[in-house]
Amino acid sequence: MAFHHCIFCRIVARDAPAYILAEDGDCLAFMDINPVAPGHALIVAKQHAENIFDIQAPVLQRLMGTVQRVAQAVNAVFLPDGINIVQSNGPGAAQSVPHFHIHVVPRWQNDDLLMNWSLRPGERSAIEANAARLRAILG
Ligand code: DGP
Repeated sequence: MAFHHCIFCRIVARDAPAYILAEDGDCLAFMDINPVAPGHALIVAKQHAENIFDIQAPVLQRLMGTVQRVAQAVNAVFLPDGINIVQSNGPGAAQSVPHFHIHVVPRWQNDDLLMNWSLRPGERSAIEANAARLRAILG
């Protein structure tokens, strides 16, 4: 089931633009439009599920393979000091888009990133260029 009011359903349906990195039957990976660091990417389930409680376990398991692949590409391209895999559920956890997604967040020593980071639009041309570098690895 897809929901037209859901921004990630619209990106999956190509009704809204995104810098897409990878796709398979279960999920779509694309750049976060409010990156906390260069290379910040999202992996979303294609089928609408709101959160960790809603998503079907087999879909979640398959999705993690793409999370690993994207994390490897982010690691190879941006050479961060570390990577956080973040997945938020509910307003108390600062989930802002109620469609299941997993963040791949490159980290640098002393970047002082807090768990509840604020959403700030990134520079589109920089996000697009970073997506191209990741796609070159992801194929
Ligand atoms: P969360 O706060 O954990 O629900 O993460 C949602 C992320 O989705 C947030 O980092 C910003 C990002 N985001 C919101 N709207 C869009 C959009 O239209 N396109 C893209 N690429 N990312 C979006």
